[in-house]
Parts: sequence; structure tokens; C-alpha cells
Amino acid sequence: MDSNRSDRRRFLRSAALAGLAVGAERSAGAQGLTDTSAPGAPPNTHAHGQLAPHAAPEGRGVTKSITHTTYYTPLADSVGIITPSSLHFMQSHSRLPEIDPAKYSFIIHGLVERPLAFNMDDLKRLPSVSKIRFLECLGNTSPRRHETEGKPNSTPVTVQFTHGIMSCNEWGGVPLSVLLKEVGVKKEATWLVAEGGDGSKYTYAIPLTKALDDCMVAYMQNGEPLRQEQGFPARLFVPGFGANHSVKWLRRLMIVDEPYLTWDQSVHHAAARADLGYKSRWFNFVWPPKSVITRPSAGLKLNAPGYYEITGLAWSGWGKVRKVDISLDGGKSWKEAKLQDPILPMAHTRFNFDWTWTGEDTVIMSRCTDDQGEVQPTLAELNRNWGRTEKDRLEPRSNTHYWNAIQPWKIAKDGSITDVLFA
Ligand SMILES: Nc1nc2c(c(=O)[nH]1)N[C@H]1C(S)=C(S)[C@@H](COP(=O)(O)O)O[C@H]1N2
Ligand SMILES: [Mo]
Repeated sequence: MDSNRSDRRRFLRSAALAGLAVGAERSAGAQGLTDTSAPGAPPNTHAHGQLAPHAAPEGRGVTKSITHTTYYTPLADSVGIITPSSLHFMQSHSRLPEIDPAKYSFIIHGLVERPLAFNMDDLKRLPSVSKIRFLECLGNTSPRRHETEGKPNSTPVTVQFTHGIMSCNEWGGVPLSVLLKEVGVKKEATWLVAEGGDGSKYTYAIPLTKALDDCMVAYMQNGEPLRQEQGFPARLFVPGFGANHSVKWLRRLMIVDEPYLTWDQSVHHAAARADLGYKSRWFNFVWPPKSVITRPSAGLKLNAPGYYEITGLAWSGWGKVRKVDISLDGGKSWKEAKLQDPILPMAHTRFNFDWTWTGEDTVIMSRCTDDQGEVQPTLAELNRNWGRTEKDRLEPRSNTHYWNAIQPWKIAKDGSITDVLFA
């Protein structure tokens, strides 16, 4: 590190001696200007690593409310299964902390033999893994995401708003089991409480069995350091569970011998049951099977009858996607879609389906079945399972979390597409 810095200083000094402005060196270095190859060709001014000059802007949707900051992933433009890091959704309950990785560490304490602090050097020294996994907020697709109300300039309902608090990345870091071995977990320990380093000290608890199974302390995202929005320099990553469990800007892990009901988990993210007088289910862990057609989807328009590919994403927190069915007639009949490689556990799986639109109005939808045989429910089935009624959709205590209903898109004769989940 230090020797690199002094090399750079030496270089700057000699550049200045050679009559080069330091500013010129800096801008060329920072923007990565490349030389022209052919003599006489115009200089290539493209900044290395940036989008092509005529590529569409990234089109990242933004909404804000008083207590949250939410960024939605633009799913209608997605291809494959990896969300670019710059388009990863963000859900944060306080201001983003700015953490210097050189000064950063987190601790593991509680029911352990040797409480320890780990810094970034320690993390990078230890055995690493990388896994492609989805991350989905338990509030994704909740009824309020299907309403224009409260969105800036009455933004129309699109798949970005209905399903965009969800992304899929390659996450890299140290398996939690390795770290827990270092500290020596005591026999009586059963749960782990994770605390974030943001202003609210966002805190969540998970069973120790899950922590030891497949969780990691992640510091890499799509081959780069974590983005600040995703918890730089390190976060807990809990595959298959609601993203709520993946505590960002990790500050400490406390090993305990009973479930903890943290504020974020029990008050803020509880899924209240209307049929039980709004008593809450205590813990909502695994995302059940789910899917959505990302294209064609609400807000887009079919310009003329003819061929269109129906494409979308399917996933399950329980494992792999076994199959995706498509209905072109509002759920009366179903046909199987093609699943595209790779099909990974707890990851987005891309599906494709050839379709010729005749110009008639119709309702299209997708349905995921996972490798446990669990099938994505319709809204009516979901409501029945959860003791919900249509009225509860407007009830804040039960309308915000944990929805995996089949998403219908209505195609009108003029080719316009609308969200008809609650129609
Ligand atoms: N420290 C901390 N961790 C956090 C949160 C937070 O506000 N603070 N939000 C949680 C919630 S509700 C979600 S949905 C995910 C969002 O992860 P992302 O912003 O990286 O997409 O982070 C979780 N981890
Ligand atoms: Mo969330």
C-alpha cells in the first residue's frame, strides 16, 4: 500500500519536472483515455468502463418517503439473471453511513469461547466463497407497490414498482461458519443477532442453524467491492430469506440462546394476520416460490399484432426453480416456458416463451413451481392461506409484507399493458 503511494508521488514529481500538468495526468488516469491505434485517426475520448455513448441511460427509478429511501430495479429492461450493481435496488432505514474500510471492523461476541474483532484484512485472508443469489425485500409486490399514489409525478405502475425491490447478484465473502469456528460457539447457543453500523442500528435475528448452513459475511458484489448502498465494506448475506435479514454495514454479531424480537423484525416488518385480530407471525424467513413476466409488462405497449417473446424471472428461497408455466388466457390454461441456464438455488432463473399476439385483449401471467413442489399461489389462494380479505389490502397492518401472488398483466386491443392484480 504505502510503497504504491510513494511510487505514485515519485511519478507525479517526475511528470511535473517533464513539464506535464498534474491535472492532465489525473484526468487521463481517472477517465482512462485510450490511445488511437491508427495514425491520423480521431482521438478516442470514450471513458473506459462507461456505457456506450448512445446506450440508453440506466433509467433507475427512484421513490422516497419520509422514513425510507427506496430505489427500484428497472426489471422491464433486464436480461439474464444478474442485476448490474448500479441498478441493484436499495432499501435503507437511515442515512447511508460512510465507512473507511481501513478503520472498519465488526465483532462476534456473546456465547462464544473467544470474542473477536475482524477487519477487512482478516476477512480477505480467510477462505472465501462466491454465490449467485437473489435478494428480495419482504415488502416487494405489497399492495402499496401496485398503486400510483405517493409515487413521484403519479408514476404509472410498472414492473419496476410492483416487483423491483429485488435483484440478483454474485455475492462474495467469508462463510459465516468459518468465522463462527474462529470464535468457538458455545453448546447452548441457538440464535444470532446481527447489528448494522447505520444510524438506526438496524438489527435482525436468525437461527444459528441457518447462520452455520449457508450465510456469509459478504464484501464483494459482481466482482467488485460492495456498493455503498449494499453495505460497504461488509454485510451479512442470508440466502433465500427476505432481504431484511441481510444486515448491511455489519457492526456486530451476538450469539445468544433464544430468539430475539428486535424492533425492525417484530414491529417494523411483522406480517399481521387479519384473521387473528392483527396478531403477527413472529418470523418470516424464506421467500416462497415466485415469478413475474418482466416483458411485456405494465407501462409498455405492443405496437402491432405478431411475434413477441414473453420473458421473465422465477425464484424460490427454498431451492431451485423446477418449472414455470405461462397462461395467455387469464389463468384458464397453462403452457410450460423454457428455463434458461443457469438454474441455481435461491437465485433468479430466466424463463422465455414464444408468443404470437393476435391483437385481441387478454391477460398473461406466469406461475413458478420450485424443486420442493411448492406452487406460486394466485392472489385469491394467498389471501385464503393468510386469512386476508380484499378489505385488508388497504389495512396498513397487514398489507406491507410477504406477497408472492401470481402477477397478471392485461393486454388491451390497442396494445397497452396494465397491472390487474387487484382489478
Ligand atoms: N444496516 C442495515 N441493514 C439493512 C437495512 C437497513 O436499513 N440497515 N435494510 C434491510 C432491508 S429491509 C432490506 S430489503 C435489505 C436491502 O438490501 P439492499 O439495499 O442492499 O438492496 O437490506 C436490509 N439490511
Ligand atoms: Mo426490506
